[in-house]
Amino acid sequence: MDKLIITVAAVGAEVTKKDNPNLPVTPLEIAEEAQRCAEKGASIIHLHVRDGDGNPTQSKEVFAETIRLIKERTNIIIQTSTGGAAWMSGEERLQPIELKPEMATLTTGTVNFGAELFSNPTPMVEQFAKKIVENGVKPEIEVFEVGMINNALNLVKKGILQLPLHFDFVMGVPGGIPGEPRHLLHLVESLPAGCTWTVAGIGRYELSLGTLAILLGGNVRVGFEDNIFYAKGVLAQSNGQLVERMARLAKELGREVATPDEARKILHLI
Ligand code: KMH
Ligand code: ZN
Repeated sequence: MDKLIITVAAVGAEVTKKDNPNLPVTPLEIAEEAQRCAEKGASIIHLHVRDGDGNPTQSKEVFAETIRLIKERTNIIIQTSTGGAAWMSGEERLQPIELKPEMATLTTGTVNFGAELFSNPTPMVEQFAKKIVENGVKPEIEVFEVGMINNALNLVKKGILQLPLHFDFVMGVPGGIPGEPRHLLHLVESLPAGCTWTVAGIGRYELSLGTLAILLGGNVRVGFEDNIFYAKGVLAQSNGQLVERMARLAKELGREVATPDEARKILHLI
């Protein structure tokens, strides 16, 4: 079994400091959090950024400044979001790709997202995929429903993307695939051989699905974008605390944790 890749989704677009005062929002706070998480075992940061008021933005400039500060501190793999916030336009969402990050997300379908609609019509997904590939960026396919795997494989058939792909199963979003273990097993069984995967369990599913992924040979995403609690009713003190717990669980279960360079090899980034 490969070593475990832990991704930290440290910021997101929906959570606020009111929800958890420990949420990093400025470029410096995010960079310091990235360093803390890397020290605890994270090898990828899934990156969203915020404007001066703490609201989600896909501004290329804010991404550039945040990435600069992260790279000064750690060699963690930077995976920029192209999802942004549900209300953003496609053009807005695509901006960070021009910075040629090592990785970026690509959601391959539309899903209800709580009370909002996270809109990704097929022509837009194709446009995003082409832009990601043109800039030499490794996509992570964000799967909120099982049909999104097939949509990604259609992009392979069209010659836009290439196998092996790396997937992230986002499970437990109200409106998307539920967070029960049987759904994760079905998603994993639906992948072509050689593909890699991560699971991002939302809320209370973060811990249960993450543990299952460690056992199944998958990878894990934790962080405030998905879950702001350490335990029921107890806010997490930092993203690092959530990373540390997942690394500790992996160790207990006999799975080693990958460094960023080991993750680069597993994901064929180098
Ligand atoms: N904020 C969600 C609407 C991604 O980063 O690629 C979309 C999202 C997915 O977070
Ligand atoms: Zn995201």
